[in-house]
This record gives sequence, structure tokens and C-alpha cells, in this order.
Amino acid sequence: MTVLAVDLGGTKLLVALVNEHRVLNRIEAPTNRNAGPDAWLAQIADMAAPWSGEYKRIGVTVTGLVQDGTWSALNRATLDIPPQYPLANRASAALGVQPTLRNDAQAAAWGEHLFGAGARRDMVFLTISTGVGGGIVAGGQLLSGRSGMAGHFGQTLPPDGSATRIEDAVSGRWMAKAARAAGHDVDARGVFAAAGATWADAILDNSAARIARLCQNLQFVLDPPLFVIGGGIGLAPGYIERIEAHLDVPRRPILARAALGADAGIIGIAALACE
Ligand code: BMX
Repeated sequence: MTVLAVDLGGTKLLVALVNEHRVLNRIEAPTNRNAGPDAWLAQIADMAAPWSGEYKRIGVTVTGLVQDGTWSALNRATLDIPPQYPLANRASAALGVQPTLRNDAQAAAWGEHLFGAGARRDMVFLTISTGVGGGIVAGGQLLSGRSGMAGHFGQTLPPDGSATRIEDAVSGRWMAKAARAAGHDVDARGVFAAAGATWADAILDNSAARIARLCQNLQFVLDPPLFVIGGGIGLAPGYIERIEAHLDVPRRPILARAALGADAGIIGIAALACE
């Protein structure tokens, strides 16, 4: 069944037609961070207008906490969403159909489980991008938890106490901030481009070491067969290798690159919309 699948993250907005693991058509735009949810939904409706009549269901996956049809930011620096925004009602009004809603990293975890590196195994998904998100597939089920929070690893305290939440000491936003502090006015892409320079390697290794420690902790808590790493930072050249270099526990976490790349979220939410 063809689904209109939407992935609204802190950096980009992706609208696509998806049928199982196949992305039939797609449109991408940078997230206009100051516009707000009503404007983002109107933009999605405009982007999807040419495909009217070509899909049966709608799935919308978003950065932030999705709970009982409402949408809130856990970290407003990742994307500033007003508390308890009525996403289900407003998305239905904007798109004409009641969409299936899910957090972006949880949806991506499901996509990678069904059609990607997870290969239908239990797994933990970690996306390192504007923030740090995650999803958990255990016993063949995608976990939500009591309030939709399951997998929000970016909100956990980094083991080295370097920030109040790990994503503020790991993500693309942090890399840009660390680069400026080192005298280089570049974004995360610029840090990766400077890999090999001492200042850039220090930023990349600090980020990767914190993710490695997070994976080690999660291995002792969940003991998953596999960690699937995604996100613009997670899939950037050399980043997974840097995580690997910092893993030193006897029963090391096994890491794999997200096979579906940036499409994991839309493929996952499309599958959830068909359930
Ligand atoms: C934050 C949180 C998560 C999200 C993760 C990755 C907000 C707005 N988002 O931890 O819900 O999954 O960032 O977000 O609090 P992304 O935009 O980098 O995909």
C-alpha cells in the first residue's frame, strides 16, 4: 500500500511516497526552524499536493516526544516545539487524513528492523544528527514505553558529566559549537572535512567516545544483538570507526551502519501506518 510519509527533523523536512521499502517519490527542504508547527504542516501539505490521490494512508514522524496525539520538545535546542502541540488534530486538518504519528528515531528503528541492517532482529537504533535519538526493538516489538519516551537516549546524562544531556555533548550542534571554541567557524560538515587536523580529531573523538560509552551502557541494560547507527553525523565518514575505537568492553556492542540511511524514518513510519 502506498503511504504519504513525512519525516520532520531538526535540520530537514522530507515528504515522500513510500510502498514498503521502496521510496517512489520524494521532496526535501531544510527545516525552517523558527516557523513553528502550523507553518511546517502547511508546508508539508503544499509539498504533498501534487501526489493527491496517489496514497491511501499518511504517516508523520517528528523529532520530539509524541504522546497521545500531542507533540512536545524534550530539547528545544534541537527543535523548538510549543509544549503539548495538538499534532494529531492539526495534522488531520492540514492533510485531510488522520496520520499515524511517531517519534523520528523510533520510526527509523522500525524501518531498519524491517528492511534495513536489523534484518528483523532485535536491535537498538541510534541516530546522531541535530540531536541524538534512538529506538528499541525488543521481542520483535518497537518500544514506546509509558509515555512514548522509550529510546530517547539523547536525553540521558553523559557518563563524563560533560553536559546535562548527552546530545548537547555529541550532536552536530555541539560539534559546531566546539569548532567555534577552537577558533574555527565551521559546522559539523566542516569538522569532518578537517579530519586529520588535531582540533577536528579531538572534537570527533570526544563525540564518538561519548556514544561508545552510551553503547557500552546500553549493552549492559538491554544486551541487544546489534546497534544500528544512523543520522547525518552517525553515517559521516569515519564516525562509526571512531566509535569502534573507543569500545573496550569484553562483550563489545556490535555496530552496523543504517542500511536505509536518511530514508529509515519514512520507511518505518510508512510500515507503521499500514499496521
Ligand atoms: C532530541 C529529541 C528526540 C529526537 C532527537 C533526534 C526534540 C525536539 N527531539 O533528542 O525526540 O529523536 O533529538 O532529533 O526534543 P533529530 O532532529 O536530530 O532527528
